[in-house]
Amino acid sequence: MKCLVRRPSPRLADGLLTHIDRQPVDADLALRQWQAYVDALAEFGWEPVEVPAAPELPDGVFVEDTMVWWQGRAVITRPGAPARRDEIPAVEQALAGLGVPATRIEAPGTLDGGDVLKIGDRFYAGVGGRTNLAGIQQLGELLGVEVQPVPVTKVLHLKSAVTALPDGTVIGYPPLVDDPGYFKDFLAVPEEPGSHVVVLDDTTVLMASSAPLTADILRGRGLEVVAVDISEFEKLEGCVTCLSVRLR
Ligand code: CIR
Repeated sequence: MKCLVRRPSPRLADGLLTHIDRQPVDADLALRQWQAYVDALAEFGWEPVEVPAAPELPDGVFVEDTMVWWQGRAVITRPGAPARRDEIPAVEQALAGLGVPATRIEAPGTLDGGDVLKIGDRFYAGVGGRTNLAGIQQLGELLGVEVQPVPVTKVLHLKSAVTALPDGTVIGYPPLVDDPGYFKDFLAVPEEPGSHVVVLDDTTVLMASSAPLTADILRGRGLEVVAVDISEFEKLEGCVTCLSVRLR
């Protein structure tokens, strides 16, 4: 199976920030961390497809925000931050190159892929930050699915607050989750980056190495945890989910 990724820009340090203060970013270290992340995906059978690099787009590496994948097709997003909309054309071309049918979110809708959480065939979308209700409605219509809006005010995206384990349990760090009551099975974790997992297969998740306590909790639930250091992306409010889109 394939996954979309996009090489980090040497200008990563200029990326957008909403909830945290700017810190110095080491662009060379970021590139090495990105390569290790991509290698980890590849090791578990996710063949990386690179969207052509865009050195002039500091947030381009956060490719998750540009599309939503569902059952062999894609919805191209209209990012809530206008500064990120130039990331879209190359993603659209990459999908066309793969033969993936794609439709688009149109104005006045806005939607960031980081706000869309799929659990089985249930869709949740964060609203209150980059994504608006018009974008959520369009997503539902384009995919023929029901999408549950979920308030997100404390972090950038819904998937900065919560993600789902392979068994569908939703994990999150309570101080940053607006309302865990939206989710049937919610597991509180003790670290903010512990809220973010990429499901590599039915028994394995990829996480940031900045959440060792959560990694132990997940191992205790019988999961294998692959940990990668993504410190330079965390400084730009990125997490493991936002660096790829798995075309599953
Ligand atoms: C932004 O503010 O758009 C970027 N600096 C970070 C985007 C992270 N994306 C994600 O969590 N899905």
